[in-house]
This record gives sequence, C-alpha cells and structure tokens, in this order.
Amino acid sequence: MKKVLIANRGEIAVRVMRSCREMGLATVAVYSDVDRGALHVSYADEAYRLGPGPATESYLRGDLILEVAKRSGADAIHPGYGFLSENAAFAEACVAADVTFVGPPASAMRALGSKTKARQAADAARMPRVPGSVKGLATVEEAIAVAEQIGYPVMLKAAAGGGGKGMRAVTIATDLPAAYATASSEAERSFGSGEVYLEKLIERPRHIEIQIMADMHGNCLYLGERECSVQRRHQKVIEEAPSAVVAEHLRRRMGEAAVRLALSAGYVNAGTVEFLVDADQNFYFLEMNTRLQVEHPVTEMVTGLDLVQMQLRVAKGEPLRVKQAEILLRGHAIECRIYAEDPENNFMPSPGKITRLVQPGGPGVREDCGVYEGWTVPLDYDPMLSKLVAYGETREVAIERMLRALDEYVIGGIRSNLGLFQRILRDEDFRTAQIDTGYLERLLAGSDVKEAQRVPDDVVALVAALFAAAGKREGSATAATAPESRWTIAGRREGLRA
Ligand code: MV4
Repeated sequence: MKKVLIANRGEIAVRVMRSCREMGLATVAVYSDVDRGALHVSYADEAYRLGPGPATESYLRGDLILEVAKRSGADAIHPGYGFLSENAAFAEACVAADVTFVGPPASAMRALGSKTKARQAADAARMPRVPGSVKGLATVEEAIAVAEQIGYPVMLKAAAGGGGKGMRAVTIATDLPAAYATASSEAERSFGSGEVYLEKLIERPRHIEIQIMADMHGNCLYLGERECSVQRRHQKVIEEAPSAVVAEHLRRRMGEAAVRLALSAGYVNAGTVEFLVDADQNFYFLEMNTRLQVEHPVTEMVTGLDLVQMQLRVAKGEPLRVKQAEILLRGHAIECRIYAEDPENNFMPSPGKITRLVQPGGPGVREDCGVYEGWTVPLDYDPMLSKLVAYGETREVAIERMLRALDEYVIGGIRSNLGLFQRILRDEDFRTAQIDTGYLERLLAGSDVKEAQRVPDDVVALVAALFAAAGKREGSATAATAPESRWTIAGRREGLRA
C-alpha cells in the first residue's frame, strides 16, 4: 500500500489523510463541482473531479472513483463514513479491480446489513438481543402472535432500515394491524424491501456502542464503549467515552459479546456494535455498523490509539500490534457535532459563507474540522462543519474544557448549534449523566422559545426539501434506496417529499 484514495469529503476525508501522511502514504482526494475549493481537496497530494454536486453524480459514483484510482495509481480506497462506506457491491468492485478496500469484506457487510440476519448472527454468537422475531413477519397474524408472546409495548422495525427509519411503536394490540400495514408498505417504498420484524419496546434506553477492530488473522479487540444517548431525531449530537453507567464488568461483557459477533461473521477492520442499555443495566444488541464512525475520536482519546492507522495496517494484512489486556482506558472524552443549523429556529439548516472562523485549542482540545474561513458550506451534503472534542482526566474536567473551548469558538456568517452545547453542558441532568435517548427532546421541549417565534416543522421540512439534492449522511442506505442528505430525511420525516 503506497497511495490511498479517500472516497469522501469534509472533515472525515481530512482525518483519514492525516493518518495516511503520518504513515508515509500518498493521498488522493476526489471532489464534486461544489467542492472544488473544499478543505479536503487542498489537504491531499492530488485531487480529481468526479462530477456535479449531487452525491449520486459524484461521491456515490463507485465506477468513477475506481477510474480515478486507476488513473492516479492509488492502490487502496478508504470510504470514510456515509456515501459508499457500507456498500457491499462497491467493496467487491474494489477487490475485483485489485484495489484494497479499507473496510470489512463484502460478505461480512451483507451478513450484518440486514437487521433480521444480524439478529440471527447475534443468537449464533450468544449475544443478548431485544426479545422478538429474528425473521421477517410473513403475515399480520404472525405479528399478532409474536406480540402476544413478548408482550406490549412492542416496536415494528424494517429489516432493511436503520438509524430510526421505518420504526413504529405499538402500545396496544388493537393498533397492531394498522401499524403493521403502514410499516411494511413504508419499508417497501423506502428500502425496496417490505420485510418487518417485531421487538419488545425498551423504555427510556441509553444508546451505548462498542468499538471493535479485527485483523485478517483471527484477532479482534474491543476498544471500550461510547455513550451516544444525547441525540435528536436519530441524529447524534454529543458522544462520550467512556459511558458514566458502564462499570468494568459490564464493559467486559458487552465487549466480549461484540467480539464474538464480529468473529462469527468473519469481520475484519473497524466496526461498531450498537446496544440499548436499560435502567437496570441490561444490554441488548441493536445493530452493527460496518464502518468507521463519526464519533471515533472519543475512543481514540481514551485509548491513545489511532483508529485510522489501525484500519490501514489491518487492510494491508498486518496483525494487530496490541493485545486486549494492553487496551487501557484513561480519562474521559466528549465530542460535540457542530452543525450549520439554527437551534433557535427548529434546527433550520443554515448553509452559506463562513465569514469568520476562530477555532479553539489549548490543553485537552481536539478539533476535526472540514471547513475554513471564507468557505461556503454547500447545500448538497450533510451540514456538519466540525467535531469538537474535549479530553480530561475526569468527566467533570472534560465538561469544563468543552465549555471553555465552546467559549473560544467563533463562527460568523452562518448560524450554528454552538449555543445548544453551552446549554446541554450546563444542564443538571447532563452533568449528573442522567441521560437516555429521550433526554435532548425533553430538554428542548422545556425551552422557553415562544410558540409564535418558532419556525414550524413544516417550514423546516420545506426548506429541507428545497435544499435536498443527494448528499448522504453517515447512516447506511441500501443499494435500492435513493441516497439522501440529512435535510432530505428531515423533510420526509415531516411528511414532505423532495
Ligand atoms: C428501539 C428502541 C426501544 N426499543 N428498539 C432507534 C434507532 C434504531 N437504530 C433503533 N432505535 C431504537 N430502537 C426497541 N426494541 C428505541 C430506539 C430509539 C433510539 C435508539 C438509539 C438512539 C436513539 C434512539 C431514539 C429513539 C428511539
């Protein structure tokens, strides 16, 4: 491996290139027309145009990307997150073109891509999962029978879904037939597969995930957990490592279960196993993400490891250099996802020109940024600007550092969610780590913004729909799904189609 093509844009493209450069690997950027002047393009050793702004005509064109690999002499492709990162057919096409795909084998992506198949894999690996069906429900009668067996409330989920798409909670039996019908037709429309299954509803869960890393020689490590409960409408807002509620014995049980799942699926490279954790510290497998995730830096801060460097070494065929017993977690890290959006106006997207940018620094602060002063944030993709990470010996120190860093941060010309983080980090429930997946919506519902001043959801949806071209956020989309930006998804959620 000598030259790596980064099939992505923004902060993650820069992040991957940084590790490449430290390892003496040449870097190749690709870009769309609207990204000609983007940060990742200037960071790379070479850069090649893919096509027009919409991701379907640029960052999702696996054929063009492989052409650039050939033309530039790149012998490896790192997909980052989103775009082609979980596309098994693209991973296969790379292998066929004799280019190393820095990620798992296509077979492992497929085995874990369907949520029903992943639940079967969890059973084979003796991994605790949410009670319910492990196969698609064939009829409404079967759905009723499974629900009676596990007891209400239940949740209907699309097998091809993920990240909250195609989910429906059902509290009483009389609602099940209608919910089943809409869930499966919605799944058919959105994912090209109407397969739905049932789970017991876990109330007020935390979302906690385990980072794993596997090599080609049968070794697999777990690198601790990330607490990702602070989210809004299935978009993570703050992540931290470790979780305040995960004690060493629970970490070991979750970690060992995650490793069993990875090994039984023939998994190689970086992956994340997602769990719901209930109030009694029971953990339940949810799904596996077969990519490097947005929030990987918090794991890097507390383990002292470079996950991208590990990915590249593993992809070259090197065995992992560290043993599980050598993985020590030290201190606490918190990440804020900084977006071009306006929390005061119902999180209305706010792209445009960044006229002023002052970035924080100093002790215990890391910033993975994808923009610069003078850059115009395009409408075409997810409007995440930067990830701000604070590290400290304790959670309290990390919180104070983050507040200090947020205070230093200046973003001019566009709206950002910087102020939202000030509010969360000062909130008593957050500071005492009393968070679950409903935490942020509760905090926002209690805010004092007058009804009359609020931009209604349908206006946000309309703006999102107007902006929507074809960007693709981190979460997976099946090949059958039209790729979409976070704003498109927001638009659909509110009942409008782009
Ligand atoms: C659940 C659940 C409660 N019970 N499943 C949402 C995203 C998708 N990956 C799974 N999700 C959930 N599944 C059962 N059986 C609650 C959620 C959920 C959630 C999960 C993780 C992070 C944020 C969430 C917000 C709302 C609901």
